[in-house]
Amino acid sequence: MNRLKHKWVLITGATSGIGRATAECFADAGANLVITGRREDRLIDLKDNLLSKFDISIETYCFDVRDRNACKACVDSLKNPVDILVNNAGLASGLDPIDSADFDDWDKMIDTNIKGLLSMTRFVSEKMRVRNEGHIINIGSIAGYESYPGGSVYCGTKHAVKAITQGAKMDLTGTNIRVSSVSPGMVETEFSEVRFHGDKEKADNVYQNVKPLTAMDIAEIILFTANRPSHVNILDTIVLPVQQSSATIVHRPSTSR
Ligand code: NDP
Ligand code: 8X3
Repeated sequence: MNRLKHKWVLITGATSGIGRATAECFADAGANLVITGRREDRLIDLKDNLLSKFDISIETYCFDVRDRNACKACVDSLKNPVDILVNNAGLASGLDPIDSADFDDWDKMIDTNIKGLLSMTRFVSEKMRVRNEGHIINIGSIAGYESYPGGSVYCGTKHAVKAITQGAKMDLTGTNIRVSSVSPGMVETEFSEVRFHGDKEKADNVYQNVKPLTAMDIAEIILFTANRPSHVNILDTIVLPVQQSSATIVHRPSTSR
């Protein structure tokens, strides 16, 4: 059963990877979209592409989730209430040890993955509470359950997403607002290229001899989470490629791809 037709879904970080695939999935289900990200050309391309295929409405907002005023301006200027907020925008920056990592990398991750997600949640949930309906879906990670060398701060931000999801669910007890997360393992997107500051070779190595998840694998689970009956709240779903068994255990036979 499709419960998403005509719903308004705001997706942060829709210019690439999981966010873009999520926009495609929800558009296919007949939902209207608010797609956001910092790369305006990609937002416009995605909007044009989806409007050529689906009879839906799409609004684009180009902003950085680290800019709290821009988050507020976006939410305040929406013409339609947000039924589903997908807090997807995020990144890993660097894979350096705690004693030599770059402070700018840390700030980027903390300000985007934690504070950006919080700003969007704060502004949207305030309006959801007035309407007594809505669904917030945060993109967590296996890194929210485990840490790994060089990942202390990225993993810290994803542990925070898990804590924020749990706490928000508690804060909204007694309302009809649902709070969920989806926590993937290895997904092949622009994630590793961003983590390694554009070093494509290092990024490609992450996916060597393994069949990672695709962005669409995760988008389908986000869609499933959103499409449950209104009394069903999935709190989190951890999703790994079959060859991955923890953040650090990945089986890589030489002929997998
Ligand atoms: P991509 O790099 O492909 O996409 C990241 C998206 O986030 C882009 O659309 C980017 O848009 C947006 N974004 C990043 N920083 C900002 C910012 N400051 N303001 C607004 N938008 C921003 O990576 P993924 O699709 O893989 O990542 C999506 C989410 O999934 C992230 O939260 C990531 O932590 C999480 N994740 C990824 C996994 C993986 O293995 N790929 C596994 C587990 C979780 P733009 O640059 O246009 O602003
Ligand atoms: C992204 C997955 O394992 O690189 O959240 O941290 S991992």
